[in-house]
Amino acid sequence: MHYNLTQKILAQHLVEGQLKTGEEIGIKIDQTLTQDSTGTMAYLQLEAMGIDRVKTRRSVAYIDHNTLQTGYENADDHKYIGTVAKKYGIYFSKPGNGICHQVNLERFAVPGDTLLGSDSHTPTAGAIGSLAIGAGGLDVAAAMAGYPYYITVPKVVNVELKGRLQPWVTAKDIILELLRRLGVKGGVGKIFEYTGEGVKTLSVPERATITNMGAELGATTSIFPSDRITYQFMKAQGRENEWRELKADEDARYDEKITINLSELVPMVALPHSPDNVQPVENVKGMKVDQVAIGSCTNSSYKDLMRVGEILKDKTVHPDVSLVIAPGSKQVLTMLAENGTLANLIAAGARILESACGPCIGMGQAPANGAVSVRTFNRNFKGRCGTTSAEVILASPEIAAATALKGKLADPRELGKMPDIFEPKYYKINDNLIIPPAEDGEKVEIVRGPNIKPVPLAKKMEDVLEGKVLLKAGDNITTDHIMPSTAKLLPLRSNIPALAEYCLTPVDENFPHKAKEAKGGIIVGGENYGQGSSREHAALAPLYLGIKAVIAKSFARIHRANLINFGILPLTFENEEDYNDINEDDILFIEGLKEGLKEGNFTLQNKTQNRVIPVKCDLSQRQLKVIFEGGLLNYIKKTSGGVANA
Ligand code: MIC
Ligand code: SF4
Repeated sequence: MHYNLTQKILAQHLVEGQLKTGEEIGIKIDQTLTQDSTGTMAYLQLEAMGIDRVKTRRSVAYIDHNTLQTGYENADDHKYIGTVAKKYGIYFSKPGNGICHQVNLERFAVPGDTLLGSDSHTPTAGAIGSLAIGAGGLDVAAAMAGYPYYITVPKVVNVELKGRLQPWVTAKDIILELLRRLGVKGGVGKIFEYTGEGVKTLSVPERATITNMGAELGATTSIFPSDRITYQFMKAQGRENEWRELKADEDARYDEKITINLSELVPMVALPHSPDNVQPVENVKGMKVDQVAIGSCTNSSYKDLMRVGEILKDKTVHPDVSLVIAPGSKQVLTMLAENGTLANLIAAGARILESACGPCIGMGQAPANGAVSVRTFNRNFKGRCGTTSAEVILASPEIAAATALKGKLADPRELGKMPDIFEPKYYKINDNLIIPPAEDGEKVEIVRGPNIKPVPLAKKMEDVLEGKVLLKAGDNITTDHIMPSTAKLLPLRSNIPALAEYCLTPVDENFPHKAKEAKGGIIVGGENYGQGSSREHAALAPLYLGIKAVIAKSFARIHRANLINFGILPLTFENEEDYNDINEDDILFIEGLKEGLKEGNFTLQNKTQNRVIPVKCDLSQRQLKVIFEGGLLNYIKKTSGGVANA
């Protein structure tokens, strides 16, 4: 008996394989979540799997990303998802109900459950003790259809929290400290499990800020034990009957250990353009700020916004600052409205947005040209806010509120005594925006708008691959580079042919044109290629443009899985220096591909430079079959008789 919590939950859900680090296992998924910008694709794929009703215990479809509705596209997608949900046995969280991860924590997440979500911040539910993993929409659809979710058993890192946070230092600073120490790829292939006396000092929403932003480490997920604090939170949500205690054994074994002394932390920020560019705010304060945005799945809980309300009470936002606030959920917004905090925020000059992702994904509130925007969000990749020249700084709500008053990046410790905010004994429960599915879905008709186009599918893999290098990219290319998402492009999430016109344009604006002209080809990347979101559009658009392989120094977990799911080869260099031996426009050639893939390593020829380059591709037996078949949907069709084109 020396199991850590991760091992316990994985063991309870194991349906295939052996629980050994580095091995591929299949686990049973209890719950799923989708959101609207990944949801249409996920549900088109679910429809293609030919089932009548989802096999999961609880599946929820949220509308929270694409809520601007500048044309009919978003609203059509909402209708499509709503009707699919009704038909297939899925709860439907209507627009206005809040951001998926916040609502999921409040109303659905259960300790000890596995949750698979088509959003990279699904691990937020780890705050409640759920093993929650982000994945591409196709993997989530497969889980809804009753297939196991396949994952390489990650290393488990024990993060021991000691001591207690000082006033004005917050949960955001704990995760920023980890990002400062480990960087944006420091968590790849790892699960972060929190223990130690410091855990008891953190409420569930505070824990959620940490598990949420664990995604920025590249981690598979993050998890807290389920303890008395979890019980109180679930009781306050009227869900104590779903609580159970969960913790690691006293002598649990871990692959790695990190200790953080909470008492020593200071308020911190992540400077442009990466969440790991972390500095104590004290070192960088005084910078002129144009916009402050408070919200997102990281920091928009009741407690976060109550603290902001107290800081802004009876004061006025600096004349040069635009302050926008998007409360995380209808529950949070209702409670702020009822206790008068909303009035204080409005009086101080805040612009109140609906409970949705909003500016976090560039859905409105793009900053001015060259502006500095301080945001309580989790990602500050260049251009993600909708303005390429803007500089986004990530910070706690406390730093954001202090900054909004001062007009300059501010250290909240200068505000004097920190207002005490306590978790409410009871949260306001009103689930009237959560529509339950039909008892009998058979008669429900699915409504499909004209912008919803079929999911592209790859062909069976051939034994010879030849292609031109269409792009040679550097390190840390994000999915926001590969398939940018702004207010202009998000309405096209259901329309891959239209979306593909913007594929990789932040790196090379000619990329789609080049790819079409060459009738497809190969992409070369540096380290951590595809970090960030779970959007499978970052694989679907390249597939549509004829990309056959991506060769990189290393890949982010979800993006690599998405490439395999859509039949694109994710190759890595045997020797990283060989990256230097490939240039844009070189012609690369591989023969004997199938045999090479079975062995895991083979060579590719750079015909242009007359060089031979050894490459690797570690695929499990299952992944091999998937990639040979041209992707997971084709494979499911072949093995189950489902209809594989939506
Ligand atoms: C994000 O934060 O980047 C998103 C938008 O929530 C994505 C999902 C998407 O691209 O639709 C994510 O994190 O997976
Ligand atoms: Fe929404 Fe932003 Fe959270 Fe993604 S990170 S789910 S866009 S709030």
